[in-house]
Amino acid sequence: MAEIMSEALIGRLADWGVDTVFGLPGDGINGIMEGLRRQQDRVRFVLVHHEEAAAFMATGYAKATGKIGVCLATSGPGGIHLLNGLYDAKLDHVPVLAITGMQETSILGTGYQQEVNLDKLYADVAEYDQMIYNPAQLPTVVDNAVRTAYARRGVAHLTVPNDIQVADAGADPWQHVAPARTPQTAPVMLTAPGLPREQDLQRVAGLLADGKKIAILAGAGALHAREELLSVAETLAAPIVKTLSGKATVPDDSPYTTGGIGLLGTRPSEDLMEEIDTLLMVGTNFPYTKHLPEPGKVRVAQIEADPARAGGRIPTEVPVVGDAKQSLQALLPLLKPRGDTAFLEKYQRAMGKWRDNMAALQDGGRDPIAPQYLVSVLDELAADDAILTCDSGTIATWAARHWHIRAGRQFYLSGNLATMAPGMPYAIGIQHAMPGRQVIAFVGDGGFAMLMAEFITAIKHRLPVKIVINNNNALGQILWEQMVLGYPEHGVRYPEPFVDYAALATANGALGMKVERPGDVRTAVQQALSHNGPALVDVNVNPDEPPLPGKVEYDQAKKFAEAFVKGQPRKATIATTLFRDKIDQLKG
Ligand SMILES: Cc1ncc(C[n+]2csc(CCOP(=O)(O)OP(=O)(O)O)c2C)c(N)n1
Ligand SMILES: [Mg+2]
Repeated sequence: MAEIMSEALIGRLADWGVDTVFGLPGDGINGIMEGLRRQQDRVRFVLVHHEEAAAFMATGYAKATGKIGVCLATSGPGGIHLLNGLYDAKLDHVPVLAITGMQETSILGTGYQQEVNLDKLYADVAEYDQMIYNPAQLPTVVDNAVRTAYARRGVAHLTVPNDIQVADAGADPWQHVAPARTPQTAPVMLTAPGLPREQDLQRVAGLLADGKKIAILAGAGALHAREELLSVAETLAAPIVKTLSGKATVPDDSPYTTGGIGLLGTRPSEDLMEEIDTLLMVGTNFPYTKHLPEPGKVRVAQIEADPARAGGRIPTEVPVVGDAKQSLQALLPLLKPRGDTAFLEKYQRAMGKWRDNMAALQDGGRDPIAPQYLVSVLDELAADDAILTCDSGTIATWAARHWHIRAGRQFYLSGNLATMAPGMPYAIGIQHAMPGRQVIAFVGDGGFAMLMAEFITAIKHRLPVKIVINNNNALGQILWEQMVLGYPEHGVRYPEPFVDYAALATANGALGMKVERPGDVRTAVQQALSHNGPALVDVNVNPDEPPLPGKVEYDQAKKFAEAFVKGQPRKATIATTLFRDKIDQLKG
C-alpha cells in the first residue's frame, strides 16, 4: 500500500513527539483519519463530541506538559468550532497545532458545500497558517508549523484539501518553473537562550538594592521557578503576589506570599500594591493594570521571555529578557540580602488575618451550601499533587481563595481569554497526558452545560477525571457584575428547578452524585476522589453568595447599594449573605 500524504503528515508529527490528537471526523478530513489509522501505533486519536472541546483539550495538554497540543477538525463548521479553544491557546501563549480539512483543489473558489476559507478565518489566531496544495510541501510545512508554535508560543494551522490528503506522499505533480527546491528540513527545534545579559541583571540588582518596600509579582511564566522565587523573596524580605495563572508558582501557605491579585485576589495583595516603591515582575503579562501600582509611583523591573511583552503593562525602568528560572538563578548572587524584615512581617500578619477570614467563610454549617465550604472540602481531601482546572465565573474566585497550592499541585484556567467551558476539556486533555495523576475540574453549572457532552467523552475513554460542579443555577459572575454597575440583575438566573447534572453521569455508567445538603458534601467529594473512574459531583450551592473583591472600593459599594434601591431581586437573601460576610467592608 503506497504511503499517502496524510500518513506522512501524522508520521512527521510523531517524529516531533506528538502522541495524541484530539478531534472529530468529517467528510473534509477522511484522508487524515486514514493517516491516523495507519499511524495508530504512534499517535492516539481521541474522539470528542465538540471541536471546541478538542481545541481546549489540546490547550490544556500544552499548558500542563509544555508539549505542543494537537487538534483536528473537518472543513467548514468543524474548523469554525475550534476557534474559541485556539484563541485560548493564543492568549495564554501555549503551543497548539490545529489541522483542518478543506475542499478538494479542483473546486476551491467555486462555492462548494462547506467551503469556508479557514486559512483566512485563522489569520488572526494563528502564528503560522498554511494551506497544503502539494504533497511536496511535506514535511517542511509540518516542521515549520510545529517549530513556529513552539517558538512563538501560539497557534499553528495547517489546512489540507481532501484530494491532497490522499495523494501519494512525496508526489510532486506540477512542473517546477522557478529555480526553487522544497527546503529539506528536520524535526528539530531549539528554544531561544534563556539567560539574560549580565548588564541587565546588574541593573535589576541595583534597582532592588535601592528599594525600601519591594514586592514580586509572579505569573504563569514563572511556574517552573518556584525555588528561585522563594529564594529571591527570602533574600529581599519581599512578599510574592501571584496572578491567577501563576497561582501554582509558590505554595499558598508560604510565608512569602500574599496570594492572588485583582478582583479575585487578597486584600493584603491590594494593599501591598498601593504601598510598595519597587516592583519586580517575573513571567507575567498581568492584564488588569488597574490593580498594579499607579504608573510613576514605583520603580519597576520585569523579567519576561518575550521582548515584545517586557515593559508592556507599566512604565518599566529595567526590562530583562530571559527565562524566569534562569534569570532568577543568575540574579540571586547579585542581590544584597535585606536584614530588615519589618515590611514582610507586616504583610505576613495581614495574611494571617486574611486566612482567618477566608477560613470563617468555609463554614460547613451554612445552608444553602456555601461555595467556599465546597472548595475547602475539595482542598482538604484532594491529593498533594492534584491538578485542578477551573472555568471563568464565581468559581474562579472560590478556587483562587480556597484551593491551596501545596507540594506538586497545579492549577489551570483560561487566564487571558477568560472563556467559559474549558475546565472539563482541560481535565480530559491533561488526564490523557498524565494517566496517574488526580485531575479535578471545578466548574460552574453554566460553563459545564456548554460542553457537558464531553463528560461522555471521559466515560468512553475511561478517564478517571473528577468533575465538581458549583451549581448556583445562574451565570453567577455576571449577576454580581451587573449589581456592581449599579443595575439590578437581569437575565442571569436559570429558571428553577436546579438541573440534575449527576443524572448524566449515572445514566451513562459513571459515578454521579447530587448534593443538596451541607452535611453530604464531604462524603460525596471523598467518594468521587477515591472512585476508580470518571466521577461527577453536582452540588447545589447558595446562588446569593457574592464573590466580593478583597478590598471593596467606595464606588463599588455605592453602585451595589444603588442596584438594591433600583429593585434588585432576592435582595433579602443577598443581604443576609453580605451581612454575614463582608458588610463591614461595604460600610467602609
Ligand atoms: C464563552 C463565554 N461566554 C460568556 C462569558 C461571560 N461570562 C463570564 S463568567 C460567566 C458566568 C459563568 O457561569 P457559571 O459557569 O455557572 O459560573 P458562576 O459564575 O455561576 O460560578 C459568564 C456568562 C464568558 N466569559 N465566556
Ligand atoms: Mg453558575
